[in-house]
Amino acid sequence: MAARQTPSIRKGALIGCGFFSVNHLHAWQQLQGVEIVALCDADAERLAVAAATFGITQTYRSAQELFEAQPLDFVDIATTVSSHRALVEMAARHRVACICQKPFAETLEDGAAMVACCKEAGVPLMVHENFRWQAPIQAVRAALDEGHIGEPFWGRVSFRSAFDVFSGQPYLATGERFILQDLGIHIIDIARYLFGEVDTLSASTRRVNPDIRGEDVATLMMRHAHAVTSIVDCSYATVLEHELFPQTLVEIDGADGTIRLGAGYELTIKRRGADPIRRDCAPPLHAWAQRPWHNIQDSVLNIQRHWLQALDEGRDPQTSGADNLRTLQLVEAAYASAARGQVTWDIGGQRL
Ligand code: NAD
Ligand code: 89V
Repeated sequence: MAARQTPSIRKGALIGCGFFSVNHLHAWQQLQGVEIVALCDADAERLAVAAATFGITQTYRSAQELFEAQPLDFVDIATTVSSHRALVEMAARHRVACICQKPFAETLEDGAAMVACCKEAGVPLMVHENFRWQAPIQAVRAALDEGHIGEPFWGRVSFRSAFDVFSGQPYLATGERFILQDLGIHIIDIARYLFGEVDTLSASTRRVNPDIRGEDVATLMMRHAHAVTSIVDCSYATVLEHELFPQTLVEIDGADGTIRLGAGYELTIKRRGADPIRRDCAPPLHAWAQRPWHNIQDSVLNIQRHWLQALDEGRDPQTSGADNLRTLQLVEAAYASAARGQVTWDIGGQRL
């Protein structure tokens, strides 16, 4: 991608003024060199509340009208998944760079079409896959890169909670798919980020909560290209003495030692024969953030900063549409494996 001339202030619009969008809008306000100049939501009340809260005067009920009326450097799509393909394709037709919330697409076919149309239009496309941008996950990646534990051979990325996510996001209770598509997608992406691409996967799922439609527990075993075996486990049915939402815990075993990201954002690095190294990797609590969401909220700021840097440098963002298709493929393979009684799935697309 050729480096573009950097405008002094990048002008963006946000589509989808729902539950999560306030985090995007606060984070954009905190960042330098960017301004959200317009908002769009089909729901007039949500649009009006967001416009008043963030002092944004240009508002649209229709994305088509937004693109026709506003000269934009980028659009930030924070709607739920069923609208993503149409909105990304609309942005591409108007030659507007695009951020799209996760889950990127309802099907791999839709995702591939979205990547293809942005490529053809020559516009950057990033999936808002923010969990890898959480401060504690970045700290784990840094500990791996520092080489304390030698070659990793095993890992576990774990998210277990009984937090009520349904009150803020009621649609999560009604979909045929739940935890893998909504939360597992983040945890699988972290496993890719830490251990590399996946060759084979097997998964099991189940629903424990009788009041929701989809699965709320999922366990995956994956074999990564560099011979790391990983376990990804997710649950919204796990009642703990100390609720951990939204902490992801990580265990990594290497030839020379171990890395553990434990509860309370404490990182421990133990190298054979050496004293353990302990690091506090608690995320900052921004003025606009609230516990326990502050870890996720800080990661929104981090990924949006990364987007601006990628635009400035004319390079692909880490979680480009093309990159995120690989995470989406693992989610699809996990559903397929679980549906067939935990059969092992070759990520080339074949059942083994
Ligand atoms: P929401 O339902 O509360 O809000 C979505 C908004 O988009 C609604 O106000 C709706 O009216 C609007 N909308 C939908 N289609 C539209 C269209 N075509 N044109 C204009 N407006 C449209 O949803 P939410 O909970 O804010 O979630 C939005 C997305 O963010 C989801 O994909 C969800 O998975 C994701 N999410 C991500 C994180 C994260 O940490 N990355 C956290 C929570 C939610
Ligand atoms: O991050 C998300 O996508 C959210 C939650 C953390 C609740 O799963 O939906």
